[in-house]
Amino acid sequence: MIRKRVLFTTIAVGASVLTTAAFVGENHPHQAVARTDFARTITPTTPDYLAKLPALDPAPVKEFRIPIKDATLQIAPGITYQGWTFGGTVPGPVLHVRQGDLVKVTVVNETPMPHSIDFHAARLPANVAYRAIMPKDSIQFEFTATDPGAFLVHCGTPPVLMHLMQGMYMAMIVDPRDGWGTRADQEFVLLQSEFYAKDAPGGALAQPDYAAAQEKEASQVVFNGRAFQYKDHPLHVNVGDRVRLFVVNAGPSLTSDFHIVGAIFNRVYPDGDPAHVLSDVQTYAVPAGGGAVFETVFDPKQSGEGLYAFVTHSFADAQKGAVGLIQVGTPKQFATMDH
Ligand SMILES: [Cu+2]
Repeated sequence: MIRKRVLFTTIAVGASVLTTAAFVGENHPHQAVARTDFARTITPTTPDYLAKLPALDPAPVKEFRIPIKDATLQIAPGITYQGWTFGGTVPGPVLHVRQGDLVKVTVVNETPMPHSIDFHAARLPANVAYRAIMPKDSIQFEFTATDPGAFLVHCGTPPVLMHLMQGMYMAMIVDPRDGWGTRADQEFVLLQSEFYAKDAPGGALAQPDYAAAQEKEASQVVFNGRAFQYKDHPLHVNVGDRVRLFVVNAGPSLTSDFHIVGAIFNRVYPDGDPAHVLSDVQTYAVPAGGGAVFETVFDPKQSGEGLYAFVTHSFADAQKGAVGLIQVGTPKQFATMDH
């Protein structure tokens, strides 16, 4: 009886964020369902894109409704751009599930052009699940998240290069069934991507430059959609914290040579799979379309109170915006740090 009541509460809480009867498909009467409608649950992007990993709902069935929307983005200080998005932000929202969860997806195309969705976390026939979603149409499918990791989700409509340069990507984090083996005090998701935009005079929208995209000549390389945002608004952690960073690289074309200045990664999990663990790593490359999980400890005797830049160590790209700061504790020098 008590079990039933607990279960009912979970469902009721989950259902409160459900807007419509947009979800169909089989029922799982004995399993709690967590429903998230990303038309309502919108990731904050001001003053900076919220990098904190969203909490993991314990329900073993996760339903996500993802609207595809056009949106005006700020891709760098003073530079706006008309993007194509999942959920109205670039990157789109983070999907957080546990290994073994049943993931049910509804994607609704609210734009005037065909798009699609491709989950790197799924093992599915691509021609069925990843087909074109026409304007005003939607698609539904489900898969079991069998593989733990930090995965890319993106639009796969040709030319994929164009749909990616426009912002159609997000991260999906699949926690290992038995956890990561260590307790993290802070968890952040950093999605690297690049824009190919021609500046327009007088504050007008920057224009897409597909020729530059074909030559890999990025105008901005960014973490979580905006150049230098975490340089201006550092990620805050405490002295002694073990920090876990889920780094996903959406590209479309550049590699992320991920590094933290002043720290060494105690562990790196290539692909985000604990079975792939590496120890004591300075820099680890995340390919376009890949992900990895990084852990470091801001030990008071070593990398203690202070400021630590996280970068792609490919510095032509870092200088275009792929640099941010982790502020450990409350260092005095922060007041005089040159931005
Ligand atoms: Cu698209």
